[in-house]
Amino acid sequence: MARMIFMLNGPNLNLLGERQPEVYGHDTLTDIARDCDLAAEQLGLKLMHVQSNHEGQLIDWIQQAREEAEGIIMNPGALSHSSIAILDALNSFEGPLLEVHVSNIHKRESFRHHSYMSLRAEGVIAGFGIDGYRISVQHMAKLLAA
Ligand code: CA2
Repeated sequence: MARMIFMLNGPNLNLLGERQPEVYGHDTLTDIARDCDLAAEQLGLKLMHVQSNHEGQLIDWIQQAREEAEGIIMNPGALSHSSIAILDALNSFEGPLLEVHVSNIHKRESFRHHSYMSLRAEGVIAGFGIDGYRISVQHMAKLLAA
């Protein structure tokens, strides 16, 4: 049976592909889901894709993952830089955790350079565009196999 991974996207990522293509590219969350599902299927993983603009909803999904998922791949959006509550929730999850950013947060404003989630994540990928999601799926499979 395929191993369940939650892929969580935070605030404003529903706008991917619609605005600021110079920063975030032209692909949408639907494109990302399609690309990642193809990779996941070959690796024996099943992805649950969800996006919310609400911190509490993201925390509810992280708590749900404790019961239902073996790993989490997450782009918390701007909440990466501000949310201790998301870090606390992630600290209660026991499986591997990978952090994805579409843009290179270290090449941008200094307030984006720090991520609370990085204190917990096994790995962080930033600036690879939407490829970062697929690469994180591939790496998640390796972590689970190890
Ligand atoms: O690079 C990333 O993936 C970010 O997590 C995206 C966040 C940003 O606050 C982080 O610092 C880095 C922003 C979410 C996307 O916002 C959009 C706004 C307009 C159009 C498209 C996306």
